[in-house]
Amino acid sequence: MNTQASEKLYHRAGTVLPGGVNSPVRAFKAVGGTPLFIERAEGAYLIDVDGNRYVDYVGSWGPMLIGHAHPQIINAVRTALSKGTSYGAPTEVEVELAEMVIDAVPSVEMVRFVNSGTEATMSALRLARAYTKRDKIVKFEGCYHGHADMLLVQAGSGLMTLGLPDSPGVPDSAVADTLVAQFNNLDSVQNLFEQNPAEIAAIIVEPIAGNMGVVPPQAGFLEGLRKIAGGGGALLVFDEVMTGFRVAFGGAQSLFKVIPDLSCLGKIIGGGFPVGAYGGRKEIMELVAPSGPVYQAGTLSGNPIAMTAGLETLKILKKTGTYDKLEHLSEKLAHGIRQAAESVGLPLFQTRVGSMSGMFFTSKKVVDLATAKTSDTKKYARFFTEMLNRGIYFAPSQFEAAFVSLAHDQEQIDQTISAAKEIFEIISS
Ligand code: KE4
Repeated sequence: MNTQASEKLYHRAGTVLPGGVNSPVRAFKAVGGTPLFIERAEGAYLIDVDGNRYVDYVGSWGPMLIGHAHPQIINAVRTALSKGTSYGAPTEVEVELAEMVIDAVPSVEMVRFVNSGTEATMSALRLARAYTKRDKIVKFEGCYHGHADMLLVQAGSGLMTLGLPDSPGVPDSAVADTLVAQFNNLDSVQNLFEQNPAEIAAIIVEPIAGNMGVVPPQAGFLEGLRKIAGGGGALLVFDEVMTGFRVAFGGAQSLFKVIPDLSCLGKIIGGGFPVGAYGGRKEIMELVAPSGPVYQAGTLSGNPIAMTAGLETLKILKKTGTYDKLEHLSEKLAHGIRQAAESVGLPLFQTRVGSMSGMFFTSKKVVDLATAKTSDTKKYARFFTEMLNRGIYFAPSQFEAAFVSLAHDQEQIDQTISAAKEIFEIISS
């Protein structure tokens, strides 16, 4: 692969952007090599500045569930752009998108749009603390909820990728009320509630962890959290920034039939534009300013262009058969990769919920951070690089997710499976 233009741009970017990127996981630090600078994207493909085409399984880290440059989105955004880009005032389109989110997501009766998943989780926890009049929060090691100070404790995603358990610059005072439990371990949560009676405002969890690689909830885990939170006077907050509209139109909560008190959304609901959201029962949400005293604001919240892209995306996803198609393609991919690993005796633990999947080069069963970390990250780096050389772009980190989109088809799945067969031969030897 000729990547000279990317290399040149990476060098130039490094003089003006920290690490040459605007988000750490993009820097290929865990897999080596030069981050690819993207010129454009269409359907299931990325095209880099050297003209190389890649089947894209990153999908901008989740948002591009319907594929890149979908004509329906482009046309709707083009029309919206002709009317201006931001007003800092209410618009009909943000009401339409809110109505669609409320109709789709079981826990949401009222919603507030923000500009990122980080803002969504940060605001949801402020609201939970106000509603319960308590300060402590419970999160899970390996889960990532954006980079708000109180949540940068044993977090996943880029922090795991870069081996940074926490971050300098976060004062002890900011995390003094953050308690950490183990994913899929209800006792670890119950113990925290017993050690901190009547002090915990919320449990925040990715209902399907996607930032330590993909780790689904074991049977009873989410139901157990629902029970512990309810019994302990705390709110249950589902961070569905990644899973919302990804694993089902109503998110993980509709798939697993466990209804949280608050839900955080992002990624897909912006159709590729900066959007986040938090929502829940009206009696909680009406505490948010200006209807209530809990302050949260944003210059570009509900931006009409972003709302337009999100609304058109959800209209496409709402169509019958969407999630069946995603399931069919994703199962084919997972099956092919599993067969490829088995044919060479390569230890590989696969995880998948719908069109988000993970693979761990370990013989262990991955159920939490500790078992996720038994994965051979050097093997993953080799897998990533060999795939890239074959025109297939997986996440440049073991501790992320692979995403299939509606734009992927059998041809790309077959291409990926045959590449996996070749690569597994190489890395298993
Ligand atoms: P943003 O602030 O990046 O929009 O959302 C933060 C966030 C919150 N909750 C979950 C479950 C998330 O996965 C994320 C962000 N995900 C990462 C990748 N897994 C975004 C990629 C990046 O950091 O560049």
